[in-house]
Amino acid sequence: MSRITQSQATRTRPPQHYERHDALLVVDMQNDFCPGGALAVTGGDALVPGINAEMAEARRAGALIVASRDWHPVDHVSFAHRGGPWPVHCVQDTPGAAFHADLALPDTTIRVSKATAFDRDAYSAFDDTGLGDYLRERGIERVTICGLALDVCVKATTLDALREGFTTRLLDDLSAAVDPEGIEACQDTLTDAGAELCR
Ligand code: VGL
Ligand code: ZN
Repeated sequence: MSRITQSQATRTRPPQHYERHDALLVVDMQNDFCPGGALAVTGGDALVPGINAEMAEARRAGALIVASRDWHPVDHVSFAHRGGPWPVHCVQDTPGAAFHADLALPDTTIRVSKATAFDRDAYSAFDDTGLGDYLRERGIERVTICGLALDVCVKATTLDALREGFTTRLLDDLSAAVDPEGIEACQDTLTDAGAELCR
């Protein structure tokens, strides 16, 4: 008799519970961060079905859905040829910067573009976007975060959500890291800062 172990099984947990004062914040689910992309994160595309289920549940509950995207000008300061740490990625209006084709963003999704200045990088969806004030204006009290990459933009976004005063949940099973070896340290940093890990 064969048994399916946890590691072989696809994720089967039910979505989290949402209500009207919640926002689900889906971070940078873009082609360049998925396998085949310029800055591919292993397992990035595999998150899509679970994130779609989470968005469907959030929508049913009347929660706000927000999708951020890394949205760089050509010759952005973070690119290697400008002395930055990353290969060219998520250049505005290119296929690599588009959301993953299977990501089922509802029509009502609030889209947030970040890191749009030539001379400055920004990892957090709250960094210079006005998102914190916008969420407060909409009556949002709690933010639930997932997406790419866990150890870069998801981490920065989660820390900022806490700083902005939101109750903050992290769906770490619906996030994937650039450096899988750093996942545990990253989880510790985020829980120490006050985030609740949901899985
Ligand atoms: C990201 C590296 C460079 C991210 C963005 O979205 O996690 N990572 N720019
Ligand atoms: Zn970037």
